[in-house]
Formats: sequence, C-alpha cells, structure tokens
Amino acid sequence: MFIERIELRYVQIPLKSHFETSFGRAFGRDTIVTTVWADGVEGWGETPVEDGPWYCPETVETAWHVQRDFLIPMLLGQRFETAAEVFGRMALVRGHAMAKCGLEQALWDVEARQRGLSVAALLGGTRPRIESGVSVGIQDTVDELLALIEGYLAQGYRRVKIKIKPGWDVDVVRAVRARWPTIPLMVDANSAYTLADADRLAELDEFDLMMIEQPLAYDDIYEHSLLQPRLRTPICLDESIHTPAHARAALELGSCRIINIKPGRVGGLSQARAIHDLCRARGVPVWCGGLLEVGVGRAHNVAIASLPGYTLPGDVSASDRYFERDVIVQPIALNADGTIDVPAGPGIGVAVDHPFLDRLTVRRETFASA
Ligand code: OSB
Ligand code: MG
Repeated sequence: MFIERIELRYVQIPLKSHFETSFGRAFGRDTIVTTVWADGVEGWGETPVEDGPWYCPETVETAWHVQRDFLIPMLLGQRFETAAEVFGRMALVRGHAMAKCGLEQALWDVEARQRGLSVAALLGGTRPRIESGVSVGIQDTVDELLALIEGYLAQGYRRVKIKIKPGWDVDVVRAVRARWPTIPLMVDANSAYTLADADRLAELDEFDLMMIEQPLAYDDIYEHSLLQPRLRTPICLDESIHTPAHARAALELGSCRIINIKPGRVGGLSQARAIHDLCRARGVPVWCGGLLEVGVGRAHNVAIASLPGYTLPGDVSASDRYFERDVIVQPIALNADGTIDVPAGPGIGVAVDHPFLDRLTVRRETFASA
C-alpha cells in the first residue's frame, strides 16, 4: 500500500439526547473522520476524540495537531505491506493513541478492500454477529433511568451498563435490580471513587453485577489490585489500560478480571487485537467499549468485536442509540435478538453518506504526497 493522500475532517454531530458520565454531560459529539487513499483505494477511520480532555487527555485539537505535524508525515509517500505494520511505524510518537487510531483504521479498511475481505476477516474475526449491550448515562431521576432501560430492553439489547458516581450508585442499582432481577447488568464509575470508598463499592456485591468498570483513578493499576480482593464483583478496567503492557501488569497484579478494549484508547485495531490475544491466552474475557463513535468508528468496533476472545456483550450499539441520522448510508442496526451483524465486506462494510457528512464537517484538511 503506497499512501498517496490523507484527509482529516472535524465532524460535529448532535446526540439524540444527552449522555452523562461522572465527568459531565454531553449534548453533541465532536470527532475526526479520517480518509486515506493508497494505490487508488480509499479507506476510512475515526479518531474518537472529544471536544475536551475529559475521558482521556486527547482532544480534537491535540489529535489534529499530532496527526498533521507528526503522524501524517510518517505515513504519506510511504509503503506498507499490511495495516498491521502501521502502529509500529508511528512509534516515535509517544501516546496520542486516538490520533494513531484514526489513521491506522483507515489503512485496515484499505487493505481489506484491496484483498476483497471484510476488516473483521482480515483481523481474524470469527463471529458473524456480535452481542450488543447499551451504556446508559446518569439521569436526573431513577424513574427516568428505569424508563430508558425499559426501552432498550424492548429493543433487544443483551446487557445494560449504568453509569454511577457517588450519590448515584447503590440505591440506583437496587432500584434497577428490583425491577429486573436477572438481566445482565453492570456499572461504570469512570474513576469517580477512591480506595476509601471500598466498603461502599462492596455494597454493590449483593446485586449480582457482571462487573464494575473503572472504579478508581484513570491512571491507576496498583490500587485496583488492592480493591479487587475486597469485592466479589469482578473489576473491569477501561481508562487505565492503554497498551498490552498495561493489560499484562493489571492481570499479573490482580487489578481486574475483565478488560474493556476500545480501539481509540489503545491506538487502533492492531493494539486492540494484541490486548485481546494476551487476555485470551490467559482466559480473561474482553469486550469492546465505545466512545459514541459515528458510523465509521462504530463499524470498526463491530469488526474487532468479532474476534473470538470478545466473549461478553459490549457497548457497541446501533447507530440510533445516539444519532437521529448517522454519517453512513445504512445505519448500524440491532437485530431483534440483540445482536449486530458483522458486515461481510469489503472493508468496514458501510458506505459513507457523503452529503450528510459534508454538512456535519466544520473543518477539513487534505495532505498529499509530494
Ligand atoms: O467509559 O465507557 C466509557 C462514553 C464516553 C466516554 C467513556 C465511556 C463511554 C460509554 C459509552 O460508556 C460507550 C458507547 O456507547 O459508545
Ligand atoms: Mg468505561
């Protein structure tokens, strides 16, 4: 693959309704959609940043800067045998996983299209459908939360994740469990607690949760290893895991029993696959998280979630979970049984809705090889 041209688009898309986590309430999504042309074939990727450094330190502006000034010059005019090499060729840049992800994903799409395969097949995916779960934000009232969950269950979603924070935790989970005693249920704290809250978190043990996601600091691995033995509920790490080395450290220390792998957080699909492989070799379940991706990143999430070690339903939901209209022609849809089909290809298997994407694009820059 000879890289001829790369385009970045700053895209702003409204959300159907607000999404609230322990770090704030979002009403829209700011993201970067990336296109790469190689050997005349185009590929698409997403850099799933946000407008501010809330979930991770990267933002639209930092990712744009790092892509324009450092990563794109490493790729333009270069040749690659396979997309699996791309992450390594960007190694001189430390961190900036999301900026790397958008570019790397686009090359997986190019390579898959060139080979006439789906990205899922190229990655080694084995499932024709993935099990879909839904992440439900913090609401103003428990009644609003229950009504939302009822709607998602009626659509078929196979597991429910609720966001928690101090003051919106044990009583809320108790109310959800009282209504649905057996649904697959989990919580995500997005780092809202400290080790001093261990007894409070242990109160969640009685609700038979699948896991509690990222209870402690976003950059911690060690303290989670002190918390896990005090809980019966498995800990799942999200924010703390950026590399296979972090995953290994967390598993060796006993900091978690499950890992949420998001391609954006770890630098793309090859790194996501490497963490998957490491966990699978140890019998540790993983699932695919999300960052409210538009159709492009969502399709890549569907592809990676088809790997055999993604044994738990993830946060990869249908396009209409977040968007009135997605940037792809055929939105990603939920089957009545709560699964999502893995497109058979070629590439990511979804077509960009160009006129609509153009309307949402607030900035655009193209880079061509000399
Ligand atoms: O922690 O998993 C998270 C959304 C934004 C930032 C962080 C998280 C989330 C979600 C939603 O939980 C995932 C999704 O539906 O895409
Ligand atoms: Mg999370």
